Amino acid sequence: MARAEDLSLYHYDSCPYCLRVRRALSELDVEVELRNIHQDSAHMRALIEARGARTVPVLRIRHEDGDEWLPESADIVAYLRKRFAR
Ligand SMILES: N[C@@H](CCC(=O)N[C@@H](CS)C(=O)NCC(=O)O)C(=O)O
Repeated sequence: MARAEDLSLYHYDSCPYCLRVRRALSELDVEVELRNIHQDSAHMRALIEARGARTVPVLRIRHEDGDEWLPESADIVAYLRKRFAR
């Protein structure tokens, strides 16, 4: 399993759109840091500060010139497939 150190997924367990993303990660055999917004209020605050909303899933992508916050499960899965599909 590959670990993508530049990625964090904001999510929570019972969210079906989050499950869609976690399944894609599992299929692609990629591990990312999971930031559960219901278990850690700091993650919830950071998400709301960056996005202005608490909607998940959101994939945080670290670039050299700053962070990108990618919402929408279908867009996140497309990004992951494009980057990690073998
Ligand atoms: N179109 C979005 C839907 C995301 C969505 O509705 N997430 C729900 C949880 S499953 C949510 O965060 N709702 C709370 C809110 O939007 O404040 C996607 O596919 O990611």
